[in-house]
Amino acid sequence: MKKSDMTQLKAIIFDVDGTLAETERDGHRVAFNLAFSDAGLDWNWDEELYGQLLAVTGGKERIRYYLSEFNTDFQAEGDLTSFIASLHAEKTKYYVGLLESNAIALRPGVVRLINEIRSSGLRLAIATTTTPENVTALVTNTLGVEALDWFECIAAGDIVPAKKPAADIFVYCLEQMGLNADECIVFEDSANGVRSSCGAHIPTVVTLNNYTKDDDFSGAVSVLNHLGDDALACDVISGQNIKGSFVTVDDLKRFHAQQ
Ligand code: XBP
Ligand code: MG
Repeated sequence: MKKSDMTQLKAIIFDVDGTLAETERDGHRVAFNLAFSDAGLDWNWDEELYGQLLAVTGGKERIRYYLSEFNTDFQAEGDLTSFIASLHAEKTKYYVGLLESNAIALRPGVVRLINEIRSSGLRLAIATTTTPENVTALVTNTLGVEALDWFECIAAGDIVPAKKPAADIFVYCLEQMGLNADECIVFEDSANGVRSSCGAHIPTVVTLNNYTKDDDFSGAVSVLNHLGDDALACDVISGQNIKGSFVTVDDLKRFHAQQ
């Protein structure tokens, strides 16, 4: 019996940073630097260094990684964990402010596919390492405040102790939705994301970006440059092909049936 005869595709789970929008270089990175300068630190995360720092997901974890690998002489006054936590809280304020004043656009095809998913009756969710306020700010400033209700579960940030590449955030999301891994498809953009979603055994489609184009996407069902739109065809880089020039719900159902 084919998988499609046994298990139906029921939900699509989106990663946020790098997948829904290119938030890293012009959003998170800028917000980190503003928070550093505000705190009187002379740290500057340029685009290249930030690419290296993306090896570690989660902002607090990324600051700790920076200090342990790239700025080993720095001595925090007092407890390092609280120092990082308050620096990161400032970074979150800056990030939300940046999105409110100058919203970062969603990637090509994201709005179209989300609308198609909603009309098809499939369920929607988000699983991300970023802080919940950041998801709210991105969704509200791009899709509108009502769009927060389109996502049945927004699994984000410290809700699980172990961030991606650990599978925990996707396992949590499945539990919240009462779904099995083989009833879903995930969209991710990075190797850490794919390790996480594949670790939870959920078939995963990748839309890569500049920071992740050389990542190892082993285990992904299909790797594309973006989702594509009517006026902007996407390219399949490896894995399963799509029928037309952009990713549709029918493609996702076909990917799912072939797992
Ligand atoms: C995204 C991240 C996030 C952001 C920062 O990873 O690593 O940590 O860079 O967000 P993914 P916070 O897309 O794989 O979920 O500073 O709020 O942690
Ligand atoms: Mg991502």
